Amino acid sequence: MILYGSHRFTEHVPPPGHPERPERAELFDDLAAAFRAGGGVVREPRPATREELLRVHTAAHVDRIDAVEGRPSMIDADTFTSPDTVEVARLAAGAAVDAALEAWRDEARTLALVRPPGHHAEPDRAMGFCFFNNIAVAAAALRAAGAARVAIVDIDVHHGNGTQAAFYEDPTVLFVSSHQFPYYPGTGAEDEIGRGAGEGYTLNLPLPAGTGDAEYERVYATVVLPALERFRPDIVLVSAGFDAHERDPLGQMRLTTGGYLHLVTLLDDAAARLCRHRLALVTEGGYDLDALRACLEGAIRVLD
Ligand code: Q9C
Ligand code: ZN
Repeated sequence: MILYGSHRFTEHVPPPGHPERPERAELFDDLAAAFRAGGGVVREPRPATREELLRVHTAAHVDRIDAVEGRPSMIDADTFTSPDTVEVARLAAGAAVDAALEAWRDEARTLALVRPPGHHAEPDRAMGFCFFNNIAVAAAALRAAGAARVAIVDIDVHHGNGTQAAFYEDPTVLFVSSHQFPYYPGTGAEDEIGRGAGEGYTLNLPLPAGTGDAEYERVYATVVLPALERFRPDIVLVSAGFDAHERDPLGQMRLTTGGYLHLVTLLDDAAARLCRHRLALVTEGGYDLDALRACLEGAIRVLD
């Protein structure tokens, strides 16, 4: 397994008290250092290019984000920039692209430890702590590199509205999301299934607050895995949010660390069976630092 990480992910600094805080990246640094000390490879990301971002985002969106480079700003009620945010957000998207391309070309498992997260960022809008949609930009890069079918599985507690929007009419990218519902951002009902040629290639699994390990495992075994098998992806990408953990201060779900690792193991097994073990995880949410650390340590063990 190859890790993508950078100390620079500490340099996006939302206002004090914001849950998506720089300490999350300090934790990523600790995990990367331990992985390196054990002989693992940690790659330093490069910024995503404008061309890569434009495969998902509108020029107006990229221009609006570029315009706040170097200064603090408030983009929505939850989404703030500091002077370095824009450059750090480009690095997060670049890390996701390179992790995905590495998994694709070398039939490898990869993990991009990034912030800010991406899955709420829509083609034309930043929201929900997200500026650029890291995993969507990665999926689009894979398609440009020749992957015919890309599956994205979103395990964050929130619906990945931005990722869904990016590929809603696209039958070559399967988007599967399990999430607390009804909940932020409000989308992700079961009847959102894609549109036009993309109908049937968006699969939403809304779950009530309080859902725990047993029900998550049932849904993944009986719905997510069969959907992946039918789709026959060339690669599986995971929007790896750990805010469905029982300790998370935002979500109200009850996944334990063991439950989360069971899901990661199921997805890893599916990638082994379906696409020569091409699997890339890209971090999203996860706001209890101890839970986030335990889940990521465990995920690194599963993928190693
Ligand atoms: N304004 C991620 O986990 N909370 N984003 C909104 C009402 C926003 C979470 C509360 C939560 C965004 C990547
Ligand atoms: Zn989330």
